[in-house]
Amino acid sequence: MSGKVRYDGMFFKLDDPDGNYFNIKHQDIDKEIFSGPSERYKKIKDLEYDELFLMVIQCQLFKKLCLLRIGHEVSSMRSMILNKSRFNSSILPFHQDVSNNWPMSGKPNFTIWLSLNGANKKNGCLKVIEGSHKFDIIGDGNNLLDQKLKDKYMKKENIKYLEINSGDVAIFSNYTLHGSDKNFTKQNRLAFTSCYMDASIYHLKTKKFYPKIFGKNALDQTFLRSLNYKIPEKVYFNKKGI
Ligand SMILES: O=C(O)CCC(=O)C(=O)O
Repeated sequence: MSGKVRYDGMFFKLDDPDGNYFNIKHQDIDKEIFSGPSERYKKIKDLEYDELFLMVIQCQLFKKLCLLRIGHEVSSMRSMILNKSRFNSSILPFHQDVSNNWPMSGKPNFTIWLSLNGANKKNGCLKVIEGSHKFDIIGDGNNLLDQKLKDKYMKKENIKYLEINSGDVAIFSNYTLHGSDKNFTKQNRLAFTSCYMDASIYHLKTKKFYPKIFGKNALDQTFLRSLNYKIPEKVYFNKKGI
C-alpha cells in the first residue's frame, strides 16, 4: 500500500471514496493497478507470486485441508490482502464466494481468512450466517440478495461475528454467506485470504488455469524468484485484454 515493495502488474482496488460499496466498479479492470501510496486500498491480489505469502498458502495445515476437501491437485482462485481502512471504509454486504455467472469451469471450494492485526466488531471483523453453506448457491451467490432471500436466509440469530486475534485464521466454505461492517477504529483492519479449488478448473473465456498451489508443477520459490517482481498475465486476460 505504501509502494515500498512493488510488483509489476499486481492487482490493487481502492475502496469507494465515500465508503459506499455499491459505487465500487468491479468490472473496471483497467483501474486495478497501484495508483500511489494510500491506506484506502481495499484489495491487493496476486499474492501467490510473493515468496512469503506463498509459504503461508502452501503451509502444512492448509495442504492437509486441501487433501481432505479437494485432493492433491489444487489451485488458488485468488489470494489477497483485504484491508478495511481506518478512513471511511465501506460495509461489505452478505454474499457467497461462488456464482453460476462467473466464467469458470467449476466452483471454488474453501477460503482461509488470516487476521494480520486482530479482527473484532469495532474494526469490521468477518461476519457469517452460520449454516448457510448447506443451501447451495443462493440467488446469484456473489451478488446481492433480494429482500425475499434476505428474509429467508439472513436470520439475525444466525449471524456470527468472527472476532479473532492476529495470526488466527477463519476457514469457511465458499458457499457460506459472509460480509463485514465498517471499521470504526483508528487502525486499518488487515487480513490475508486465499481461496482453494480443484486445479482442473479453468477460465471459460480464456481457457487458462489458475495459479497452481499443490500437485504437479505447483508454484515454488525458485519459480517466483525467476519472475523478478513481475506478475504473470492474469487468467481473465487474453491477448486482446478482456
Ligand atoms: O475481509 C472482509 O471484510 C470480507 C472478506 C471476504 O469477502 C472474503 O474473504 O471473501
